[in-house]
Amino acid sequence: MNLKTLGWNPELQRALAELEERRWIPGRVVAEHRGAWRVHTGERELLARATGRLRHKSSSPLDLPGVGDWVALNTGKNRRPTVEAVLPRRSVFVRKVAGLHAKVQVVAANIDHAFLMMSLDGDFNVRRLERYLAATWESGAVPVILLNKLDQSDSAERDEALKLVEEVAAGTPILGISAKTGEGLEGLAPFLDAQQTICLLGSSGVGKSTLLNKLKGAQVQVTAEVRDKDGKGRHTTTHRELFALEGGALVVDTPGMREMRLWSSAGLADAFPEIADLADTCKYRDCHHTGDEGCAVDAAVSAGRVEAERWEAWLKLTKELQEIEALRSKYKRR
Ligand SMILES: Nc1nc2c(ncn2[C@@H]2O[C@H](COP(=O)(O)OP(=O)(O)O)[C@@H](O)[C@H]2O)c(=O)[nH]1
Ligand SMILES: [Mg+2]
Ligand SMILES: [Zn+2]
Repeated sequence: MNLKTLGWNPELQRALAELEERRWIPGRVVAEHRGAWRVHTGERELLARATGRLRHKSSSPLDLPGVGDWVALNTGKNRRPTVEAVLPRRSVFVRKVAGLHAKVQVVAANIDHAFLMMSLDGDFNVRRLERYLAATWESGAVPVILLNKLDQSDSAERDEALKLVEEVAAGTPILGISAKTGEGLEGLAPFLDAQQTICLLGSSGVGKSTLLNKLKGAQVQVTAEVRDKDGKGRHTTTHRELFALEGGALVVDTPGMREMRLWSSAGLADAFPEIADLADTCKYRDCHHTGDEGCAVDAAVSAGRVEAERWEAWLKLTKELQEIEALRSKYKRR
């Protein structure tokens, strides 16, 4: 392992050089622990805390390192290593933390592709997929959809699933795979070039850790049986972690998310292009498209030119985001 194999590049080098302190060295965050980060410097892994200054300067969790981030470290003699700064990100996948508070969480930073995984069993849900797609477009990474557990489904089930996914994800690569048997994994090769970072996302039990182990060719992550009763996965993976594959790609495994809530509306238009296009033609500025006369979206929905389920999903997400916005401004005022 060296800095380059971790994804270090001239742009990051320039960003590091601009920092005031020349003795700081770069490292990539491979895991997050309570109050500290496990960082790989290319030569070794070390545990670093954030300096008081970095904590003080940060007004949101977005300002602190997440897995995949490049940081500047102070590893001076006779002191515990510290994270002094987070270098500029080329992408960051975030979500709203589950629960009533308006808090954001960095899931992974500097990722090229988000592998959005669903399994062809109880987990399959295109409405959830829309949320992951919107969050991915917002992140700056490119989504790839993986339909896992091919070995457990028949061809009719696959075709049906593929049709449903294509309806909500036109233009996004959709691959059927079996993380267990290895079927279809050759289709992942274009996304696993050296220095490429990917993030595995999806509910518990869809097979993220199984896929990582298969790609790694070793049992690096614990996996667990899906509960028979409800087909739900157990939360076996407890924290996010970055792994390096033999071929040079870097993979972030994540715990399943019980709830995928968006943090901002930035990816909505990309996830719902047909609705975003219509919204642009609406003659009312700031229209919420909720049934006002003359609203272009409302007319298209009534005429059946837009699928009702897509429209409802879009409205639901918009409403959630408005609620988060309200919570945020309440919080700010305090
Ligand atoms: N039949 C089958 N089972 C799989 C496949 N991928 C994962 N599993 C099983 O699904 C369960 C959950 O997998 P795991 O990797 O822990 O899911 P994670 O929560 O997404 O990390 C385990 O029992 C795996 O063996 C697959 O492609 N086919
Ligand atoms: Mg797992
Ligand atoms: Zn409108």
